[in-house]
Amino acid sequence: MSLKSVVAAAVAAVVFAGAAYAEGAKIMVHDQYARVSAKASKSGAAFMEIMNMASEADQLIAARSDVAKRVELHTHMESGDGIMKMMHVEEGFAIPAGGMHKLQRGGDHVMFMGLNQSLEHGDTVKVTLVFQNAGEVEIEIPVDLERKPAEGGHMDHSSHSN
Ligand SMILES: [Cu+2]
Repeated sequence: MSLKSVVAAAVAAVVFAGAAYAEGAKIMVHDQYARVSAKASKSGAAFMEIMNMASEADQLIAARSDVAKRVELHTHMESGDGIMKMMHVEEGFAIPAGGMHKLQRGGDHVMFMGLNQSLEHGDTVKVTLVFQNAGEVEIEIPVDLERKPAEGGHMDHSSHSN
């Protein structure tokens, strides 16, 4: 290979890598954490902010993980008598173009059913999110058992009395 073709190949690689990066960065996940409500729980849940950088709306249609026998997309709905119930959302969650969808306590979440291992504070759970357009996005979710609900993500020093 001549020096000239090496340089050309390097430029091509950079251009390709740039395109691949833009492709891969259509979905960004922030502030993710997983928790169990009690030690030795058979189920757990994960919460996060999902950003869709694409110019088209996307849909989170499934999630997979080795950590549990089943992983489902759930939400909480008021059942009419003031009691919040968890429901499996078959169609998943829409993420608007250029927008964000928040999975949070008391709302939409990724549910781990039939945990294969106990989730200890500081553990990391590997989860594959499956999007209609963006395809599979693998993320690592830290287990955070100390996180308080609905703190607004970065408002750890708010006036809540916890
Ligand atoms: Cu659930």
